[in-house]
Amino acid sequence: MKNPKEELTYLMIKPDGVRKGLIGEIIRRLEQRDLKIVALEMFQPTLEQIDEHYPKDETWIARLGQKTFKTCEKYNVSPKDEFGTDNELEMGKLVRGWLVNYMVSAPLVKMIVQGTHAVDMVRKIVGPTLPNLAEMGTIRGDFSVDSPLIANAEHRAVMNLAHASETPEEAAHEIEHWFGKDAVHAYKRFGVDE
Ligand code: IDP
Ligand code: MG
Repeated sequence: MKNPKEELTYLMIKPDGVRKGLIGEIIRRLEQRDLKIVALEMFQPTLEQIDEHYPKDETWIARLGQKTFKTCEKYNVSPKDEFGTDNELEMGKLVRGWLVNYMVSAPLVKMIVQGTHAVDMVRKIVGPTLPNLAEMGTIRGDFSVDSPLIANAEHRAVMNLAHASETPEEAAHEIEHWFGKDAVHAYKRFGVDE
């Protein structure tokens, strides 16, 4: 087994993160926590690349629909009236479509991040999905006020600045998808690795 201090994760600065000028701030927050950037690039993704990035299995898509229904319930919105469906999978497909369109709306910055518990650490630094609920001190909590109520009403994805892998398995898939094999640049950080 690899040393747990060398765990890898994948982070991508989304269109709103790039357009708000937060590339430097996001990287700074990662480096500040002793995480290492070991691959980095700005690029314009294609629809196909983004479509492959987000899971296509029905469980993941239905979960996305389920979360949208929870928001509808909380704010007394009828999904049938607003979106024409009360089926979780159908709703999930709709949100996934919004998400793909949003992700190709500007260049993105992709990176591989390495360090102790990198997957959990990066998720913690980025914060939970919904900026209106994300704590201050997280990237999503500090720099976005978007909410699913507004996003759903405007039939678009929640804009939350950055994507970060949720599990080591997701990280492995995303690193392979966006960088292929052998993209990691090995180096020792002063004060961290030696
Ligand atoms: P994550 O980005 O925190 O991992 P996921 O549940 O994997 O969140 O959802 C993927 C993306 O889908 C979110 O980052 C957000 O942009 C978008 N999204 C999630 N829930 C909703 C919703 O209820 N309405 C619109 N967009 C959503
Ligand atoms: Mg996710």
